[in-house]
Amino acid sequence: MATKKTTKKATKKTSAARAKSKTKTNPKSATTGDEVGNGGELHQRAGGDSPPMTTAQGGPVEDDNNSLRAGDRGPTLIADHAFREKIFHFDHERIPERVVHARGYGAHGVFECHESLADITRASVFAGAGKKTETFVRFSTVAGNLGSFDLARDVRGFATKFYTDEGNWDLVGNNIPVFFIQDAVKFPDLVHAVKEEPDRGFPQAQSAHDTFWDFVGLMPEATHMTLWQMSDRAIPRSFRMMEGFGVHTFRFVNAAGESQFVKFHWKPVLGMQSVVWNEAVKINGADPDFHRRDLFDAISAGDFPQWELGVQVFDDAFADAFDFDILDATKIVPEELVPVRIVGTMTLNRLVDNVFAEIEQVAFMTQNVPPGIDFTNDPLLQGRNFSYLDTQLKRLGSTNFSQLPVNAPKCPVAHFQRDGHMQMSTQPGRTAYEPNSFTGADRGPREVGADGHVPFPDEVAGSMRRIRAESFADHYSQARQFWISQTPVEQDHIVASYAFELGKCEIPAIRERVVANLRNVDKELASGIADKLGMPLPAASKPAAPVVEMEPSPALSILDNAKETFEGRKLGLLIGEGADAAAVKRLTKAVEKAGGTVEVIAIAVGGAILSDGSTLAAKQAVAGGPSVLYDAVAVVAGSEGGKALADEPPARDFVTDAFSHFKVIGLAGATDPLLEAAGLAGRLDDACLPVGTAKETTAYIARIAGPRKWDRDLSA
Ligand code: HDD
Repeated sequence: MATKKTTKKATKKTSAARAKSKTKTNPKSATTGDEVGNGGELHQRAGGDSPPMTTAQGGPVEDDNNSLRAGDRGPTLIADHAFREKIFHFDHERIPERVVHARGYGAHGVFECHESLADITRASVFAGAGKKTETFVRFSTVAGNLGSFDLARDVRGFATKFYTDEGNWDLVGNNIPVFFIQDAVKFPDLVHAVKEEPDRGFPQAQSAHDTFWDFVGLMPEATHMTLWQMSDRAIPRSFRMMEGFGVHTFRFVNAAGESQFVKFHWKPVLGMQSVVWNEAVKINGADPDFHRRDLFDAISAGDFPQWELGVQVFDDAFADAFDFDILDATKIVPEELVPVRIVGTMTLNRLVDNVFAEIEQVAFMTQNVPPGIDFTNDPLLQGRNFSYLDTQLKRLGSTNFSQLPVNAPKCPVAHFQRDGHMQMSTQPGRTAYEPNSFTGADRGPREVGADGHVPFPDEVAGSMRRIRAESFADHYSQARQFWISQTPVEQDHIVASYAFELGKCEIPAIRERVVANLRNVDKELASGIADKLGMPLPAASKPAAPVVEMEPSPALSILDNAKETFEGRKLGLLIGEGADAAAVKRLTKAVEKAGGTVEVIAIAVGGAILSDGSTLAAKQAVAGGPSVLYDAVAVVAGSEGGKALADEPPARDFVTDAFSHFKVIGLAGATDPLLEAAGLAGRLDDACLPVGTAKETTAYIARIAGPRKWDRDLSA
């Protein structure tokens, strides 16, 4: 009895609510063409530019806001096929994310060849000057999941699909020219070590934990790559400002069947730039999509990023004489030994229309090479050639993934592969086998012999064994070369990041093993890390091969190769009430003339009233626009009123962070109260410049094109 009563009461209450809402929100009562939906929002009925909504079967949809029910408050009916179809599709929206490189962003582009390479390769992409080939590029981080943040310390994927007229060429590279392991059989172990630890599900998107460094310490071949990974290469400022590498040694083969070895390099036209670690950590909170937004914004604004494609070409004689095995992906061929010859330029000039359809469904496969490009016996590459096809079936669910628009070659495709899930092509003809004696359309395609991809007839000999060649044994010489090629600032960053990462390892023996290995690279490096970890310097581990002293390779430093430019970079301009309108205008124009962009920041996003009475709207309120999002900053306060900025904690962080991240800071108006409140009074240096006058602005623009103020004194 009691239950009945309660139910009745509740029913009564809901009835009242329903009666009230009926007049307010029942879409059926509106007859104006605009319908008011459940949330009280306006929903447009078809009309104007809107096409009529249909089901996936093309049936017109009567009502997309209310499922079909029996009675006003009755159960939803299974007869509502439109509802069922909608939910069915939604339930299946996700596909497995990539096991590595899950988080990525991409764009379409075009590659233009500078000169014919016909003497060394018959690949049609390199047929002659001006030859254009469409491309699609996907950049990625490796370890993090799809929803992780962009500024993880990590290797960046740099995968390029060239839609050549002899089939797709996928150059599936990274922004680091070496790899952690020499043999693909260790790839699952490497990935399991770096991903979240399986018993706890963290840490996400980072290598700073026990299992990764445990693996690295036990696999000294990873040492060289970790030096790159601990360098600023692993925290790039932008995808547009990082190099790319094919990593492996490939082959070029010309029309006469002659072959030479080749390594591929992408060189960013904007030059290389990285952020500092503390900045990276804060960017991840302020804008986890920092890199994808950067690419989106640049291409949207018509600032199309470009990379030059370079090749290092060498023959058997060089390979035989080289100190290292060219089949070992943990080694580079120093640019000073084999110069990088620039052979073309890629421009990314078109954003995707749909992130899932293109960036998520793009399927790169190292085994996609056109005639003129071939593989070597690099055991990592050989394993990759097996892995990538397999993974696409798992991810995309059908053997017909190559028919998806982003994957489909742009040259004619003809074969006898048939059917399968999601077959999109209505393949004509009576035969689906070869040989056949039919003629015309029924006959189908035929092999093309020497016009096809003819594998280079490499001699293969030897007994079948599971063995690592002796020539792969030197794990430290090139790691040392990388270390001695860095500027002191870069070396400091490397020491600090090893110490940070190893400091996150809970097991002391893991730290010790890694530092013991690093002693074989450089004693200063190892002792710097040990000091920062507060541990005694362990004895060096025993290297498998003697460490060879090499010349430094200047090409390996970011800072030594930085371009003097502000092109493609962003200034954060913090304005206060009454800011000098002329100074703001002049600065903005000058930055834009230098090829950069300006983002205005104020206490509130509504902006500030400038000295001439005009209101300048801000793109960011300072709480949402910290200085970590910008390459350089300027503060233009009013002639009075600097106090308002000083009272704002995010405005204080804006300048202290810019200062401690070694950024160039422009100052105009009454900035003293802010600097004082931020603890910077009396600490300004020659990279804190006035921007009040035209002359000052010119000097400031010249300075922001240069390096950060790396020798800034950060002691209080
Ligand atoms: Fe890999 C994805 C780059 C070694 C197996 N890899 C993947 C992507 C890049 C690389 C850029 C993302 C492609 C995209 O954006 O869709 N991988 C490399 C480089 C390597 C390397 C430069 C060493 C030189 N990879 C490697 C090995 C194996 C794999 C040794 C397995 C034996 N890689 C895969 C994969 C992925 C992949 C599991 C995940 C998603 C995918 O392929 O499409 O198959």
